[in-house]
Amino acid sequence: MKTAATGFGTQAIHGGERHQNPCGALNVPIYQNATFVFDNCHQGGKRFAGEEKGYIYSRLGNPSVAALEERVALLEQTEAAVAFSSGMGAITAVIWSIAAAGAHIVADITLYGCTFAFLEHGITRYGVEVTFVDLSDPANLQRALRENTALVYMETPANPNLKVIDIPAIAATAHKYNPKIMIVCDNTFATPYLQRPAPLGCDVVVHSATKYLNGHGDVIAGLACGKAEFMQTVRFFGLKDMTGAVLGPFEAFLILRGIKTLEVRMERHCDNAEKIVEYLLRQPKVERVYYPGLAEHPNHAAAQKQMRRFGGMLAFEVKGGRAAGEKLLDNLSLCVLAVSLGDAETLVEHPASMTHSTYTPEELEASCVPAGLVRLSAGLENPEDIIADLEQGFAKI
Ligand code: LCS
Repeated sequence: MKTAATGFGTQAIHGGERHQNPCGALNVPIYQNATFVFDNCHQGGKRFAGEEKGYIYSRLGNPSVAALEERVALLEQTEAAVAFSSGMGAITAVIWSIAAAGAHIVADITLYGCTFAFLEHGITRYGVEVTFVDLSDPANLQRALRENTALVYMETPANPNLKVIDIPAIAATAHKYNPKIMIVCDNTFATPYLQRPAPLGCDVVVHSATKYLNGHGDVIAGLACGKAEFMQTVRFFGLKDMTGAVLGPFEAFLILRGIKTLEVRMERHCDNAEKIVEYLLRQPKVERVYYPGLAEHPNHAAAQKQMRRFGGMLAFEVKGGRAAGEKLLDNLSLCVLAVSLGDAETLVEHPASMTHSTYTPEELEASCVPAGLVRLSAGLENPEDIIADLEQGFAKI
């Protein structure tokens, strides 16, 4: 079924071709195979030379994984996608594929901790320079661009403080300076249901599919989406040669299964986040709430322009700082104290000591991540139960 004209939920269930499925099974089968059989040497040679379609070896392609790639490309409205065994696999393969020694990268200052670590301490070991700026103001990008800038990297909404970056403004600023600059956007927090960075001007969209795309806390995976030609480079250089971070067919099956319910899950995540935010705004022990849907959020206007709704992630500071925040987290019972996000369970964590412990205290301050910030991933439970758990936790502070 070709589904370009249908709604998001329909595409998430039916999108792409059913050609991976010779027996007519409803779901794409799990092709649990490392290698694929050639009819003869001539055919094997042609496949390696790229002169004949067909599978060779699962590091280069696998039918179950290909079905996932096709579905996510459709949802992100890009020509192609490549799947990886983690979000970090996707991010590093994309960056290796763009930046070589002598190149310059401009990255936003607020990023998931391991993405920051790769850009700050990883790729910089190989002759690539990285400038971190606050991309919520495009004037900061304008000042940071250089003749050798190859890539602009951002997350929006950003992990963990939900900062929002105006995607069309950033893409326009960079592409006006040099149309060859690749704009890479991590769309993990929003998912393609809430936001599509490619039609807004980005060249590459990356995901930790570990989160909402899979949605059930049982897989680590990543995806990169973009133009078919560049995705070929990402597959045959970034993935095949540089990282080897190949997704397994069983994980691909689970993510395809999760994506079928992405729209209904995201609606419920958003409903629950909004109700939790309303509660936190009323809770006298809360100092500040971070949620892009709030009119007082500094980037609310940009969020309104580019997002369908404002997502299931939120953050807050408790009066009394880090000690009070930790006291709250230690006393929750329904809300689970764990990193990761986008699962059925409401997950809470302390970024400064957990997901963002790769930043120094000074770097966290520069990234507008307060030492006491608490991050919450609104789950799919009944909202009154989540709020009752928070209420009993606040009572213990
Ligand atoms: N991008 C974002 C925005 C993320 O939040 C994460 C992981 C990654 C990329 C990396 O993906 P992975 O390799 O883990 O699939 N974020 C995590 C977090 O906030 N808690 O635990 C992991």
